[in-house]
Amino acid sequence: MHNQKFPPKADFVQKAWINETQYKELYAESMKDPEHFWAGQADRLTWMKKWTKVKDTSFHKPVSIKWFTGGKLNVSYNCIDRHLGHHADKVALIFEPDSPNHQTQKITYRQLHTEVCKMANVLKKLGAKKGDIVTIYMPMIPEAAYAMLACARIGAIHSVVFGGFSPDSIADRVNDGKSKLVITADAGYRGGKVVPLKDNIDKAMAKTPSVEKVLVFNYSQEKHDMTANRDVYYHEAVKGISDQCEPEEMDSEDPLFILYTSGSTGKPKGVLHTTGGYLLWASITHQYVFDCHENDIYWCTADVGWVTGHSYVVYGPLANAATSLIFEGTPTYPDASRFWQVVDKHQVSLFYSSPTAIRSLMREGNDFVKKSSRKSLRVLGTVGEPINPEAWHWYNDVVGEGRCPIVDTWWQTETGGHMITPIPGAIATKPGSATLPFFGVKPILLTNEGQEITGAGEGVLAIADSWPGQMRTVYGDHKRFEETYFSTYAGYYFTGDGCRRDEDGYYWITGRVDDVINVSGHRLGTAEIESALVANNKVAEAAVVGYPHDIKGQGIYAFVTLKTGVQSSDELKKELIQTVRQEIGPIASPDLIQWAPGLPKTRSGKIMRRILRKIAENAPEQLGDTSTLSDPSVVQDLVDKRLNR
Ligand code: 6R9
Repeated sequence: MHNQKFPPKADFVQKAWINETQYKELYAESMKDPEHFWAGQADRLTWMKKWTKVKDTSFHKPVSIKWFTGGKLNVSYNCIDRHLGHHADKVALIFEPDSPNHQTQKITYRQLHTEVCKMANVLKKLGAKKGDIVTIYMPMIPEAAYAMLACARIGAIHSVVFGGFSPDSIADRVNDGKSKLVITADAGYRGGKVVPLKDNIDKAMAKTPSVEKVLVFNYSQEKHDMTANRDVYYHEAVKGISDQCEPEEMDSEDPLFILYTSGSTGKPKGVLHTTGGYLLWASITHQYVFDCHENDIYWCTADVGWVTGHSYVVYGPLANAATSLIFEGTPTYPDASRFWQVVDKHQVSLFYSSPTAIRSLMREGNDFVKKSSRKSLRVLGTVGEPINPEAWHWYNDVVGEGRCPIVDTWWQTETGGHMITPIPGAIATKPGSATLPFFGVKPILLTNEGQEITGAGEGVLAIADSWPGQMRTVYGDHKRFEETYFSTYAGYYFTGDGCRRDEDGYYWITGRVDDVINVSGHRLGTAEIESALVANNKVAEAAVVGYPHDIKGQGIYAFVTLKTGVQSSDELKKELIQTVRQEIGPIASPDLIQWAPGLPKTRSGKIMRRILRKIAENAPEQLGDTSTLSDPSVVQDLVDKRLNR
């Protein structure tokens, strides 16, 4: 069963963009002569001015990544205007609100053009200019996509902050980019609950001196405050505004957006993506990996606050003139059949979600699925974490009834789009494997010492050469970019993931090898959660590790040492969880908190997470060598009182 192969079905292959032979030929071409290959592919975009050089990249210090040098284009033009000839009346966005009783919307490309132009003009009126950073903190509503595209239209750099993040997290991100303008809504809804976006913004703004204006959408009619001279309602600002706005001519390497993501150390870093290469990557992967055709209805369930929402709700599908569904809600509201109800309602054919969502639905049983038809479905995708074979088979057998190829797409915020993934008409799948690299991607497995592993084997995953969708820098800190990604293994892009390659050359991602944990497909740095915990003045020290969790993939296990004289209690645990929610957001709440009178440390004072991980995994028999600890006796106490058993 483990190495079971699912080859593409003949009828699928017949209509697919790419079959096996084509995949092999194109992949070989992309390896042999990347410049030539990408010059050919770049024609899928509309350029205002052609580039002079296709690829100008170095993974050696000083690391520099440039694609399509000298080329000029506008992302919003490519996602909207150029479709107005043949697709003006095609639906660009379908909006499905949190509550099935609220109004669905369908927005054509013509309407999208009008809305984005108007919003772009509002942004200009509020003083936003090319190169400014605009923070977007929005519910999953069409206006979130309009805001991103409006920024792209005028050349402003958007920084979307996930609506689940706390005021402190918003403030950190706003301050890092010294953003002057924030776009938000009064509130949003998720799973029947109100998300008080404007209240969170108000709290954040107490710590963000750079912000001059907050643009507010009246979406929910929930109660909220407005601050005079700072807050502006969109419906008022838009009065009398023109519905025409010329797209700004942008250089291929001008920044398109910043998106913050967690790493193994420090605060989240601002991953910076630029214009030409990123859009090309989002577009080509979206077309081929989902095998998206003219009449497909495509739905990616990710929030625009994550990179998946950027590349595969907004930019990829719209660049391809596809119909993209925006969903505000959750998989289980009003009940666990919601996804499949929405699939039937809008005749969704391409569906893209996460292993954690699939596992949470699998738990609820098959009846919720079976009461829907799902006949419209053609391709099923997953992203965010490894999918366990059990969930893969359920997705395949129950949701797709064995008809739909499953694309398990491995990629990262940093990579801009899919990197290792099946192409559904071309590559036979194996449950749990992301299969083979996309065009232009050269994966390399390395030993910890940096030796290349050839053939079958297991090691850390690196990428040997640049691809157009790659991040260009960490915003404001190029050194950190070089240190994080190009220093562990000189000359390679280091992914932070472990990986196995089997006899067929298939890749199996085994999870992070650094101090990043992946909770429900969301990346969190253990260091971030630790610093949130010690922000509580009763805490002396904290160490956070991940442990296997049935639904979330990984859960958060915190070992907390209290200050002398502080009494441990269940109330204090609740208080600490509250502290973390405040500092980061609910997604970072520890699942388990164990009081730790001492933490296992090396003689140089480094916390030995390897040991804590084994305790959290309930595998104390695998602790290994503890003799190098400065005080080996602390371990026994932690083992005795471990919580996950
Ligand atoms: C797109 C996205 C990236 C990390 C990545 C890896 C994990 C993502 C995966 C996967 C196994 C897959 N990951 N997709 N692991 N199989 N198909 O998720 O970006 O939030 O930056 O996370 O997620 O560990 O390094 P991001």
